[in-house]
Amino acid sequence: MVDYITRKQYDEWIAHSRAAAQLCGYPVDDSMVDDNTGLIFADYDGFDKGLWSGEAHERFVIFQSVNEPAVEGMPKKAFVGAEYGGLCDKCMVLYPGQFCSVHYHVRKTEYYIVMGGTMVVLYSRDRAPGGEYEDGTNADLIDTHRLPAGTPLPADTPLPKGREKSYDVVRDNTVVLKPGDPRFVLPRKTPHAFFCPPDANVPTVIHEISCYSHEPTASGKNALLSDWQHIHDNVFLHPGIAEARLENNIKEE
Ligand code: RUU
Ligand code: CO
Repeated sequence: MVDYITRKQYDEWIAHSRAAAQLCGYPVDDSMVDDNTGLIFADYDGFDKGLWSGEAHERFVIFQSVNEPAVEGMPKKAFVGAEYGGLCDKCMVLYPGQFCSVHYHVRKTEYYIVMGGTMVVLYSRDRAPGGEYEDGTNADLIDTHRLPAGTPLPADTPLPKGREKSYDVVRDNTVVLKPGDPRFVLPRKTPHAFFCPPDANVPTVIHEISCYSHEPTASGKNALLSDWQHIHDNVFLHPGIAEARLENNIKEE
């Protein structure tokens, strides 16, 4: 099992993804590119097959242009709920067969504008079980509506090897999104995943707009936000993935 990507493979992947994002009109600048721009969620033997093998595996690219807590000018007493708000704007790029792993966010609601290619979204209509993230107690959630039913994922769709089980909660509901389609809003606590179809001939380029992204790599700007430093809002359904987000093993040659 290969647990690294070579520097050449990584840099090529990011350069191709950046070209696709920019051609679709998303403004990527150098400050949005580093060794965490590509997200690799699993050991994978096929990096040497390039970006067009169509093989199902979990990796994709995020170019993030805005991650704004949006607390400036807010009454101090509102800060307690502000971690559920904020603004984030990013572009995600997936080549054929590439998946975003099944996950949910306790705080973040997100929606997608497909800028290029086809995005297959898998989602659950039920909120993730369990209560508040920090203490495990059950909270009383605002619960006004369910997501509409989607189409079941065809049984023969190849899923990332060794990760098939984690897709069970989202495989009953899928929606296929293309440029110009209505926005698909995924409320917080909704398990979701997405992929670029294995037979696609263009990558999937997605503009994602959401609440603030509490990721382990995001740093607080001032004392107020240091209260958020410990928050990691991406909960992955396959055990052990969250840590992998922080550690791309890039082998220098
Ligand atoms: C997409 O669903 C996403 O939430 C990105 O914004 C990353 O945070 C991980 O998955
Ligand atoms: Co998400």
